[in-house]
Amino acid sequence: MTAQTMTTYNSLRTALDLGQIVSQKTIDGTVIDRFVDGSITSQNRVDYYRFVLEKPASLHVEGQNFTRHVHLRLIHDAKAKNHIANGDVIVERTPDSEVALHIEGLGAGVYYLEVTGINQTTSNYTLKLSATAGAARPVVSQLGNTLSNPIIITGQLNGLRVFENLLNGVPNAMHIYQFTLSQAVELTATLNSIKTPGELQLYRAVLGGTQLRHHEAIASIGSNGNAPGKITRDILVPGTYYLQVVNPSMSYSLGYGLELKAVPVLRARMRVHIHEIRALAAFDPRVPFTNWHEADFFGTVIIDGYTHNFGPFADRDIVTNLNFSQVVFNCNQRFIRVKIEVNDEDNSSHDRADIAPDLGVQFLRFDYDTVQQEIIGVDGFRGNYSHDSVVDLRGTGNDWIRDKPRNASSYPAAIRFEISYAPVL
Ligand SMILES: [Ca+2]
Ligand SMILES: [Ca+2]
Ligand SMILES: [Ca+2]
Repeated sequence: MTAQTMTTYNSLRTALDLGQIVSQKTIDGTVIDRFVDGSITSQNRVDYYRFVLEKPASLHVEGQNFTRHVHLRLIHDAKAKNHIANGDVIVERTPDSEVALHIEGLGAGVYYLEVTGINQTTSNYTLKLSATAGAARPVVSQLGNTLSNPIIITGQLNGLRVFENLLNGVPNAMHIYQFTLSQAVELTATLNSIKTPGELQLYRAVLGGTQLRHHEAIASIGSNGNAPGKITRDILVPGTYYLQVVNPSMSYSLGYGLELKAVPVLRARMRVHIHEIRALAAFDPRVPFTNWHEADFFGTVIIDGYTHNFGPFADRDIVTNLNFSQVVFNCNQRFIRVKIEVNDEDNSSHDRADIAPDLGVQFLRFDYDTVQQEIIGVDGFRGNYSHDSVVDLRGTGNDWIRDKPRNASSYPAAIRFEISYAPVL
C-alpha cells in the first residue's frame, strides 16, 4: 500500500510517483499490481499519479469507493511540459463499476492517471493499477475483418500503441483496426511483418447520418521481412480511421507487429511560396527607352481568412520568390482555403493580372485537403494537385464577365506556386 499523506499531488509536476508498472525484467504476462489510497475533499479535488511502462503493456485500473464519485483521465504528456494540452488525454471516464479503465497496447513511456472528485462530498478511494506486458494481441475470430466489425483501438492516439497478430495464408486475409481522433495528430503507422510481405492501408470513415456509408482510401504501403512499411501523416485531423493489414500470400501466414506513433498537433502553419509571377502581355502603354510598360504587380494572398499583401513591384514583368506564412485558426479542420489575387498598379483603375485559366475569373481560390494532401481548385482553375506539386497556371486575359472597373483591363499572366502545411513545433 502506498499511503497518501497530507501532500495533495494536485499537478503533473507534483504527481505521486508509482514508478515502473512493468519492467524490462518482467516476463510477458507477469502482472505487477500497484495499490493507491487517496481521498477527495473540498480542498483537494484532484490527484495525479505518475507511472512508467518500460515496455509495451495493457493497462488495467480497478477501484473501490469509485463508482460515480470520481472522473478518471489517462494522460500522456506528449510535449513533456507538465501541462495537459489538447490531445494529451488518451482516455477518460466516470467509472460505473469497479473496473475503472482498461486500455490495450500502450507503448513504453511515462503516463499519468488523474482522479477528480465529481461531487462535493469527501470521498476516500482505493485504486489498483496493473499492467500486462507485451503488445496487445487482439483476439480475432470472425471479428476484425470487415469495416463494420473492426478491432477497435480505444482512446485518443497519443504516444505509442503497439499490436501484434497473425494472419493465415489465405489470399487477401485481413485485419481491420479502427481508431478515432478527437484532436489532430502527427501519425506514423508502421507495419513490421515477420518473414513474409504484408500490406498496410489507411482509410477514413465517411459518415452519412449515423451510418458508415463509405470509406475513403488515404494511403497504402507494403512491408517485407527486411523493411517495415510506414504510413506517415504530418497532420491527421479528427475523425474515425481504419488501418487494414493484409496478407497477400496464398500459402504463408503473416506474423506482424503494428505500431502507431502519434503526437498531438496543437498549431499548424500553411506556407504559400510563389516562385514566379510573370506578365504575358504589356500591362501599361509602351514608352520608348523605359520599362514603364512593364507591370507593377501587387496583390494579396489570403490563407484561412488572413490577408497578406505584397507589392507593388514597379516596372517589373517578373516577380519571384514571395513567401507567405500563416498559423491557421484551427488545426483540426480538414480543408484550408487559400486565395491568390494579382493586380497591376495604375494611376486610375488598376488592371487585373489574370492568373486563372477559367474564363471570367482572374484570381485563384483553392482548398488544401489535409487528409488527401491535395490542392483542389475551387475558383479560377480545376483539378487536384498533390501536396508537393509546383502548380503552374496561366490566364488568358480579356475575360471580364462582370464587375469590370471603369478603364481597367485584365491581361494574361502566369504564376507558379507551391504550398506546405505542417505542425508548429
Ligand atoms: Ca496597367
Ligand atoms: Ca501599371
Ligand atoms: Ca481567367
